[in-house]
Amino acid sequence: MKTLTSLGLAFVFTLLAGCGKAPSGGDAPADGKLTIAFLPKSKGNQYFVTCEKGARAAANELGVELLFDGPTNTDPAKQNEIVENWITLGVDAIAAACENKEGISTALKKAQAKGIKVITYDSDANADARSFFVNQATAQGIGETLMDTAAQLCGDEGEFAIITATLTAANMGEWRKHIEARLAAKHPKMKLVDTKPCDDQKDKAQQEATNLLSAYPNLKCIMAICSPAVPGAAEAVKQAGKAGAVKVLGLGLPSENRQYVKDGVTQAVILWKVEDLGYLTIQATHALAKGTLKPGDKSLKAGRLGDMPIEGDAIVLGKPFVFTKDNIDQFEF
Ligand code: RAM
Repeated sequence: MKTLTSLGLAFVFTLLAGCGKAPSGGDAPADGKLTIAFLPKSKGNQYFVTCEKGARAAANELGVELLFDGPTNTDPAKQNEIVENWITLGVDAIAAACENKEGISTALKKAQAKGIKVITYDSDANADARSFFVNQATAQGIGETLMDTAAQLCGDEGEFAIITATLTAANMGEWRKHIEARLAAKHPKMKLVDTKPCDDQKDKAQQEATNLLSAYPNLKCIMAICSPAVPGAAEAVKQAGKAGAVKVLGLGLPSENRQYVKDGVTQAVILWKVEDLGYLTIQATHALAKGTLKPGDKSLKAGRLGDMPIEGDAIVLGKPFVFTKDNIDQFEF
């Protein structure tokens, strides 16, 4: 069994022996158990804690050893360092949510060159740095749902601003592209006045939202497209005494937004089943490492999720879901 402890010991032994040769990725462990390393954008983000829960469930079902590590807060350099450590350790496969698309691709390609299977989830790397991308929903679906919901909340006219995570994350960039395309095509009387990054941190999002409220007195809506930013923006609107007057919507966890939704500060929270994203990612990574998932495949048997369709090199979880006052109590995560 290639447990974390035995992997660690093997690594220490290798160093002590001074031979400097790391175990190569893809080597069959003694008992055939695969080790999959699961990288979040940041460990301090409840979104990725929820992903991990689903990942663990899949790992337990499949008898896989799961390593979970990541930066405490968003930190692309730290993500690279962790991937390098996993390469040295000789894990069988890596599943990564990428903070900096370009930055991490070199490290992931190095992993691939060592025989380690690589999948991305949530936020993609360059296509040649991974075999598949497990996508929560299509970027178009997410972008259009956000834009249409914002327009609906604003009576289809007026100023709005976006708070995003970072400017380097591929998922945020793709979503913004589709938000802006939908704005131009369907909502000509809505005006995007500003876009601010918050590094996936609630406090920073709150500060940015406070700044936006004073810079744009006619602001009708704040669209927060990373999960910590939704409660951050809501808190700013609440403290400014503008609840209801400035609408808040975004991609957030029901658990982090329930009270704001009930109090009428936040009007719409959009998301997918985050636990299922982690679950699907490990199912896919396991299948890739075992050779049962190959480029060109059209579907994947994903345990309790059943057969999941594959579009090109993307395995898509489903459609985004809108939580409102009326249904938010049905969701725990
Ligand atoms: C944050 C992260 C993640 C994104 C969600 C909606 O937690 O930036 O990548 O998918 O928000």
